[in-house]
Amino acid sequence: MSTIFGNLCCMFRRCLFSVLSIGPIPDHIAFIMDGNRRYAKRTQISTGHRVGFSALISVLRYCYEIGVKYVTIYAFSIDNFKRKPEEVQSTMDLMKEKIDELLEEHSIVNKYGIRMNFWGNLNLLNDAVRLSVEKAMRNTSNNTGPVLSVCVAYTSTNEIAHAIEKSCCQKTEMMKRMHANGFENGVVEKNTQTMVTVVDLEMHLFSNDCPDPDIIIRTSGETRLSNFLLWQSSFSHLQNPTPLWPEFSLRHLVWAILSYQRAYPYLQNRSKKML
Ligand SMILES: *[C@@H]1O[C@H](CO)[C@@H](O)[C@H](O)[C@H]1NC(C)=O
Ligand SMILES: *[C@@H]1O[C@H](CO)[C@@H](O)[C@H](O)[C@H]1NC(C)=O
Ligand SMILES: CC(=O)N[C@H]1CO[C@H](CO)[C@@H](O)[C@@H]1O
Repeated sequence: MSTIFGNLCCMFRRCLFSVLSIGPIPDHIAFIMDGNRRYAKRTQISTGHRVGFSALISVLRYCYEIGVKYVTIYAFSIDNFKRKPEEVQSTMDLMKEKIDELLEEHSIVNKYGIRMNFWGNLNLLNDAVRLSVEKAMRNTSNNTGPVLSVCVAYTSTNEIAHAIEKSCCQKTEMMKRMHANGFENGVVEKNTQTMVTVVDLEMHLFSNDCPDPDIIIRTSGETRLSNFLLWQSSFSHLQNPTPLWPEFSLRHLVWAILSYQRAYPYLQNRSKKML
């Protein structure tokens, strides 16, 4: 009985997605998974993050079925380290458990051949989580399916500062080389850009091999970006559906994509004008 129902749901989803795909399908959707703690309080369960993780797996499946190639999630902000130590610890433990689960044979990662990235200051993670994170990136680095980028110990301002630092180091190295080779002989390479440019910075952002998000969805009705992808979101279609993250479901995702499709001609015009 349950498999019949499951098959019906699956068929229904396929029909729905084929209707959606008449319009433009976003390449990249980013999620701020807000509301896990409020959900836990409201439903009196001990951990909202665990339910939040199942919601994430469903959302990932829908996204990949629709044909979205990049999904980015805000899992843990640098500011979240200021929460109670027990809470930080239990979130970290859960994160490690779930990352390890994602690497198992039957997981969604293997099913879709997902390549996993982790964006953030990974040095802030404890050793156990960092090792899992590194293993996940290494183990999925040859996968050619969709890309899942998980922001942990992340803030956008930290990402930008990190990119500036990298760019400056690179320029300094370049200047040193120029002094060593060229200057004495009066030879300076033509077109050498010694100042840090936007292109340099973008090359050193964590998102360097990823298009900017077409849609950013923040659940629980909040309207702030909270230091998430500030550089990458200039032309993103922002959505703030009211359900808490564990309640975010297929229809909310479909609604967000329809809304993006309605705004698409305008978004296209805007981003073209700015280039
Ligand atoms: C990925 O490919 C490289 C080069 O072909 C190889 O050395 C490495 O072992 C592969 N990694 C995994 C996890 O399969
Ligand atoms: C897009 O730009 C063109 C030319 O600038 C304009 O005619 C058209 O109305 C614009 N479309 C939208 C949806 O803004
Ligand atoms: C620990 C782990 O997930 N190892 C996997 C890494 O990837 C190879 C194949 O790419 C699997 O065989 C391992 O099980």
